[in-house]
Amino acid sequence: MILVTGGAGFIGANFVLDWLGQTDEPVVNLDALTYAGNRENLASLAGDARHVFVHGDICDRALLDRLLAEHHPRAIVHFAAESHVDRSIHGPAAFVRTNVEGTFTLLEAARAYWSGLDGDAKAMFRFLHVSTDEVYGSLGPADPAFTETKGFEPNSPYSASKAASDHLVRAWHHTYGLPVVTTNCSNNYGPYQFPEKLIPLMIANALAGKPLPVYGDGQNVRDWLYVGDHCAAIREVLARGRAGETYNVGGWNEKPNLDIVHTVCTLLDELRPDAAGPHARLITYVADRPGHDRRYAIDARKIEHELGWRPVETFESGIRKTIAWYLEHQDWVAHVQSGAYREWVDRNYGQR
Ligand code: NAD
Ligand code: TDX
Repeated sequence: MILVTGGAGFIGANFVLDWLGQTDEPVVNLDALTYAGNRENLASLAGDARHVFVHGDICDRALLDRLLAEHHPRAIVHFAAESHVDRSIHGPAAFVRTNVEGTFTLLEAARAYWSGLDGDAKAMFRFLHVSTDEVYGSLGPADPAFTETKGFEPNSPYSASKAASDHLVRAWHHTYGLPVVTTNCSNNYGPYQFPEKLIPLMIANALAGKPLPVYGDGQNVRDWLYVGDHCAAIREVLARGRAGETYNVGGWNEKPNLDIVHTVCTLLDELRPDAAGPHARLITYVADRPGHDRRYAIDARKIEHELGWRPVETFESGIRKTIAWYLEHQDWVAHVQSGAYREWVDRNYGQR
């Protein structure tokens, strides 16, 4: 049994589906079902006794203690977070609460539980903290990619809150001996990603004939990794990662945002030739994100050499799969874009 937090969100849901496709080891999935959490993502697991869904908050210590005592997991895989940089600029409080206080609460519950284990169960226990490359800050065009020893220079409320959580996880290992591992991953894309993030927003807007908002000059660079490859990396780190270590996870796939948007448009031109003109006509330059990091790049040599993990998808294969998934799941997009999400977008951006 493993305990997953945030397993109704984008990466967490992909991980749970992937995990239960690979093994029969059950999963307890704790998720607060914020705007970003969606039980529809897990619909294919309905009636599957290997998946126990718990609607709850990682800040709820009593609930965490109860779940750990009841299910006795051998590991915790911690995805739950507020994850969107733009939202963190508009409302940082939720990021400090979930990402910092929530991770702290989970660490304390894990420490109490782990202290009560003995023998192999204690030695083999793992707290796997899923984090981001954004904690390392922004790179210039000629700077080397982030290694695990790069100092933290977070620039957004989101990345600052994730950096704080990474520091707490590190300290719980050094001070209390909790067997933690941290992964710092680059930008993910793939099925079930909420259409507030660049790639699914561009796909959803292009299909709806709406403007494709490119921030600033569109030349900010991100390193893109297909979500299935990230899930495989997490499985490897959980199985064989050394306690107390961090592992950078990335696709060696740096691209400026404008290239990404053009790729999405070109593929949609091919797959939806009936649209009114090329999709790139919808590209609209808008005001830049405040404090917008210019470039991220991950040096993934440690996980490759130590654990033998490598991404399977190229960007070309991964983006095709992703667009095909969104074309087949337009009901999912319409559903998640309604309700609380719609109200927030209208309030902060006007009609988009
Ligand atoms: P997401 O926003 O899609 O999902 C987050 C999930 O956490 C949701 O299901 C939400 O309901 C849940 N959640 C939020 N607050 C909670 C709380 N207080 N208690 C319990 N559950 C709560 O995020 P994602 O993109 O899937 O990211 C997952 C993790 O991976 C995050 O920790 C993020 O920082 C990290 N990460 C994401 C990326 C990326 O490109 N998306 C890259 C690197 C690292
Ligand atoms: O409408 C947009 N227009 C645009 O130009 C949006 C939503 C984004 N952008 C730009 C901003 C970024 O340079 O595209 C790039 C990617 O933006 P996001 O999808 O918001 O991702 P990013 O800010 O890079 O952060 C993501 O990767 C690291 C995730 O949201 C984080 O959770 C993860 O840690």
